[in-house]
Amino acid sequence: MTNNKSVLKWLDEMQALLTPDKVVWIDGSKEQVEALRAEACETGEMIKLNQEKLPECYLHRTAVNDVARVEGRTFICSKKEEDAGPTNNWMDPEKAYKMLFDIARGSYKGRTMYIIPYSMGPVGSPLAQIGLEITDSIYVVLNMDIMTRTGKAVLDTLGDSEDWIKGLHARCDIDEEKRYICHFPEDNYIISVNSGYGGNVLLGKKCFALRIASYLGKQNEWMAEHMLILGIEDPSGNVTYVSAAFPSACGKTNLAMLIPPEGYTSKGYKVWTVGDDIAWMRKGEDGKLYAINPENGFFGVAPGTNAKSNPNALASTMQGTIFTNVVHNLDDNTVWWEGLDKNPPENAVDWVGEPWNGKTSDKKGAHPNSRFTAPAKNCPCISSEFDSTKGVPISAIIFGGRRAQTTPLVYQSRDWNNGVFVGSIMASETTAAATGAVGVVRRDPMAMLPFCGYHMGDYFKHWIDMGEVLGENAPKIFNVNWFRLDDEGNFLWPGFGDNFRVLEWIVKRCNGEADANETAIGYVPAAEDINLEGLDMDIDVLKSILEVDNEKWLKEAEGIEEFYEKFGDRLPQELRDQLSSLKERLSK
Ligand code: OXD
Ligand code: MN
Repeated sequence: MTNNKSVLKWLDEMQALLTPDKVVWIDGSKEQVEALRAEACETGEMIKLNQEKLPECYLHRTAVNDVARVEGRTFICSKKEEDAGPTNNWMDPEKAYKMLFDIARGSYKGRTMYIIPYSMGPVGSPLAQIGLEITDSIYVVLNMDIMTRTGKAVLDTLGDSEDWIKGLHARCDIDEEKRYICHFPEDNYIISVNSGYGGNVLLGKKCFALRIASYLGKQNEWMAEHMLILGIEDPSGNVTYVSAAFPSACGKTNLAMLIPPEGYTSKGYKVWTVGDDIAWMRKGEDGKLYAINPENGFFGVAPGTNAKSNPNALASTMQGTIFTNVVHNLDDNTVWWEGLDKNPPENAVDWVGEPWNGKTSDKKGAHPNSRFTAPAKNCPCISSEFDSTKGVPISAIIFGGRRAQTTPLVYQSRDWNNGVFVGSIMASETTAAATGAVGVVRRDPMAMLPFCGYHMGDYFKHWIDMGEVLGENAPKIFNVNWFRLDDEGNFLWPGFGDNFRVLEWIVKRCNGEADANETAIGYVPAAEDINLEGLDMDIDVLKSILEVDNEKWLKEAEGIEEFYEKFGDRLPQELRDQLSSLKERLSK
């Protein structure tokens, strides 16, 4: 498939280490995918679903001890411990290589070594990057085939270049005690052993596209971010692109595929999805910030996805999709999960593989982190720019979290550096505040806490530096909070499609078409500037969730100060200054 010396040398080493019975190159052809699906069904690794209702769809169950990303066993193996920073686990690279190679040695015996050449981003895009993953799992191959661009074309684009990322995945015995997800940013190397779960083993995603790529971006004036990308089309056909970062499970996929309220769609407003999880962004020739989605599919959380919460995501799963750890409905050989509809199957198998009756069982049928891996091209609102090698120009960056109180529905930062501050203090509450009590606040700067491949203080500095690089073309930065609660614990904002009303204000701010009130934390819309037409909402409620309570923010500032202490002298002075001027404004 290739004459690339650096590739062939590594593969020789890997073959000698892993001792597979067979070696198979993934060429990206439909025939090969078909053959692998058939093989996986024969061995029981996958189940072929009802091909009339769900063409080319399959079900897979992971081991019960292997159902989610394992942050505690995820390591950044930089030469110096301080370069991994206080928010990452660190291991000495020499020790890590030895330990991992010892674990993986001989583990492909009796198995096949699959070699997956893949591109993160449209093949040949100047913003794309190439990786090779080797794995002994057909499930991984078939997921990578959906989530990335794979095959021969990728190797042709790579040519003789040594600029690619090594990824070794070995299932071994799925032993939790020996499970490690290790990143060697200085060597462009990822090694994952003893897991078969998506986020740990689809090495193009969190491992490469965020942890390794964030490190690469830092060296080369670009950004790898945990962000969705969407386009907002107005009735005249103008499309404004925004990217948005929310912590896991705060609705990124829902926002990326949002359907605007009827009052907007009837006028011709539309939302187009470019990505739902990751954005790579670089300054373009015209000076603006351009973004691509490096992925080619959606690895979405199934529970809660339904015809109302996200019809576009649901539609995306109707063909060529792999479902993981959901309920298997035996009556019609389809799938089900909690929150899909109110009609759970009675004759079914749950995610652990046991008989399950949705009407009588008191256990959940699907794992809360059960997933669909769906091709992006299935999405009814996929952007026409999805495959663009140039990317889309970003006008606004939106941060957000799940906060019962304190943070208003939306505000705009005062400028770029203040926006970096806003991103750095992002937080979500960990406990559901059902009684109205405020939950425990977990800070998750830029939603990158588990995904930044180097010291987070340096990462903040990189954001500050990108402001310099972009100058007056830098996107405007906003923060949103869809999750304000009243004293009884009810949501005060309807969320979902109605979030478009907030996006409209954001776009207008970017175009200089909307006013705002200056507050201590930034610019907040007047209630009258958010369009409530067609929504049964009291304007006083809207006013209450737009309010900035300086007392509460002073308390918040204490929490930020404490959080910032972690970063020691690697916290950029610019952010320290931001915090002191915020405190000053709040006390005025
Ligand atoms: C994801 C995550 O899987 O952020 O996208 O956890
Ligand atoms: Mn994510």
